[in-house]
Amino acid sequence: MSDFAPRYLADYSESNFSISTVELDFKLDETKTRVTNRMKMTRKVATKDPLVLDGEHLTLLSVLIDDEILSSDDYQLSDNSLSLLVDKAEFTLEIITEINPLDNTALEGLFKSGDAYCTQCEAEGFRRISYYLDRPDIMATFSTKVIADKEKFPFLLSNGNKVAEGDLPSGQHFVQWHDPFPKPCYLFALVAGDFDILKDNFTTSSGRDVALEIFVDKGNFNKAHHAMASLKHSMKWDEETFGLEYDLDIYMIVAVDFFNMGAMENKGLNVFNSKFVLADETSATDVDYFNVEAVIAHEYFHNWTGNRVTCRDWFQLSLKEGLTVFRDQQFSADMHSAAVNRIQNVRVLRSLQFAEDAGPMAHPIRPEKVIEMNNFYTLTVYEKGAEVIRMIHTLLGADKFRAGIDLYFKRFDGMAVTCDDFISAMSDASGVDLTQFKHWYTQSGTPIINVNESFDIKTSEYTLTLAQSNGDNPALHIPIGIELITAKDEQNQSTLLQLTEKEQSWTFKGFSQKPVLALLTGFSAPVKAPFSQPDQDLQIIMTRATDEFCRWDAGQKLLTTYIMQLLHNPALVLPESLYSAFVEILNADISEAFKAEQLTLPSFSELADSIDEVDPIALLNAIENIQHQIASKLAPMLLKQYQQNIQADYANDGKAIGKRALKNICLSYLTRLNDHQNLVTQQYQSSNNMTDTLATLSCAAKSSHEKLNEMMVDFEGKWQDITLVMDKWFAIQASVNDESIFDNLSKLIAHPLFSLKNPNRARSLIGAFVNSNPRYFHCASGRGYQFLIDQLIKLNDINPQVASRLITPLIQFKSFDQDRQIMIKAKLEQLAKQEVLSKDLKEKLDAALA
Ligand code: B3K
Ligand code: ZN
Repeated sequence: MSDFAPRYLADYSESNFSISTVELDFKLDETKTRVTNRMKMTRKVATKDPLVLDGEHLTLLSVLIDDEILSSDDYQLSDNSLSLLVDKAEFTLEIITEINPLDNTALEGLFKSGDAYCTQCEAEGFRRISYYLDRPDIMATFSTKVIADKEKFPFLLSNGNKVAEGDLPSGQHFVQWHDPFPKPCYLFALVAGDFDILKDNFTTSSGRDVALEIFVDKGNFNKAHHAMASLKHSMKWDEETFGLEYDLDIYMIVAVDFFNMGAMENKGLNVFNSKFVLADETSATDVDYFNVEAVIAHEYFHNWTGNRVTCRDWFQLSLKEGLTVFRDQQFSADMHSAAVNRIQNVRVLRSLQFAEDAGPMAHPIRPEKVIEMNNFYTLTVYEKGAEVIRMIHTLLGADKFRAGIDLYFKRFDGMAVTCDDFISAMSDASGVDLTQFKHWYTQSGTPIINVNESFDIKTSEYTLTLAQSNGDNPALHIPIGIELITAKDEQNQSTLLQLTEKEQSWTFKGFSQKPVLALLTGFSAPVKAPFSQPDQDLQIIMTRATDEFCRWDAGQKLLTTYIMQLLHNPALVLPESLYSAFVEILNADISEAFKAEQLTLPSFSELADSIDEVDPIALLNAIENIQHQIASKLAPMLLKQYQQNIQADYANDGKAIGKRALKNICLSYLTRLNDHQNLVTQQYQSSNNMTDTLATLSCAAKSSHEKLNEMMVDFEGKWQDITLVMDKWFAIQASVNDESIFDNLSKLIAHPLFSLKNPNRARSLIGAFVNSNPRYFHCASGRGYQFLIDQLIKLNDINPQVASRLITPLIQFKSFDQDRQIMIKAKLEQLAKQEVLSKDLKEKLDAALA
């Protein structure tokens, strides 16, 4: 099969072979690591088909069957496979390969992160370690022996429990691990290095003692406490919420600086991007703290949803990812404000997932066709996948959902299963028919809900008609929460509607006047509902809906209406009603965190998604226009709020975090005005935490503040040795809203601390430019696009996964105006002409240019 040939869900078939045990032996060396892989295999079906093992970037040294060496005539080798004919039913296959971790800049398989060795095998990285049946439905018991220099690599880690260790000649030592739980090879992990270790322990509800160990680079010990606390909270929460306990004697987390994504849930040995482990008040923002907790929880929850029950094939990825994202969202909601969390989840969905679902790589949460699996770790599979699980939760209710989860584990523990298996457990345990609901797994695109209302004053009946559409797709089963807000002395009516037809009507009685509709309470479904409501209705929802999501959403709708008007008429003067809505928010008796969310405008990408062929610069002008008008009109009030929320001492409880968020959103409005620029420098100088410091730098970068450069130099001087903070410095530099940006980008690329080989660093510069500097990324000259293309050409060779993520806004070019479409398309064609193009980029380019 050609490397670029698509694979289809419909073509799934079981392997003819199974593997019961795997014994791995690693002799670590930077350029010549030797891997011995001994597998006990069984031929399940009596055919003559050859055994075809996956393998890439491997140097094969020898192959043995039942300890007999094969000659090279006995097998066939290609760039990505090893095939051999075996006529035995049961046999031991031993394969010795050599690999080069130092050369591995793709960071898949075994690679080096600084001085340490580590692995990343999901989705198909194990094939870069040894020849194997690299697919998730092949589950085996792994034993791993690691040999390395004792002084340089005192810690040699792998999955499961440590079973032996000892010294070897020439300063070498070994450690041997055994994982009793059969697993697919994507959950295999190995780490070797020298670390500081934060140790703790946890007693499970059934009384088992679990050792907890977090490995960080030397000197970072004090930055691991928040991660440890988060881990313990997650363990307790999963016991209390889902009755799920941890199952091994030890749980290890290793933080590394070179990592393609957030973290990886390898059994008993999570490997994390250090960004999601390390945190202390001086170097981490409130958002960093939140993310550390959420990612620690997410990976921990995978131990059940992902590891104990795994995916039959990669098309089923959302089985573990959608469910685990839903679980981590519920956890975060329980640990913090549920409403604020929900709002933040919806922002991500609306600004990024909706665009993905409208772009050339749109796919159902269970894709049907894949070329490069790494391209499918998407917002759709993760975030929309979590929304689909949330809808099941809504339709079943918490108790029946829990019964469904219990049945899922009872039926499928230790197995590799499908999304259909999950749904069958949910519907069998609850008695709820989910047949129609399953269309959510096969349709791509964001469904649109059209709304029609009528009110009969004579009968006091209110009729709501909802129509759903998503291309030619069959009707979905959509839970739609509504709240009807009536006259002040009447109680609001809340109910959950189940939209199952293309069009459906419901009638409600007993209103003295037409009620105001708050639609999609809690954002009950991942849909768009372009339903316009008069300003005064939106203000009623903002102040009188009991559903907090709808209160916030009505405010966003109000703001969006005026941004859209400013887009076509920049001279428009905003009405008093908009200001009074803002004043009401500022004076309301609600948490500061919620106020901050209400004052935050919909993002550039969210707004762009709702406009056909948007001119990005016109949209930015409209956004800046509304910010400026709000700031000018409400300056005294914003300043008062700003001052009231200054905290002398640093704390990071919910209240303190909310106050900082509110203060800093006020700052961002105020710095739109010339006469409040001094607030930025004052706050920069007096700040005692990273959230406040970064807020000043980001305001200064947006407003081309005259002291920006001075502050950036000062910041660099203070933080040059702290990698994660320097990522923030690069990101701010890339977001500077000024003509000088292109010269600066060249200087930043040449900065001694910049390297495309480090994914965090590459993303902090290139990703921040692309996503946080829309004015220059989309500038009419095309220089912004060319900058990205130039970096992608380099990244295509270095790290295809990182390149493939950064290309996203370009492949979605059809959402921009004609001039930009032409310009971007030409740039993509230029990239497509590269002689050697990774599968990752090629799949996306072909889809975009088709
Ligand atoms: N399962 C991993 C993601 C692997 C990505 C491979 N390209 C982390 C997570 O979702 O928890
Ligand atoms: Zn995950």
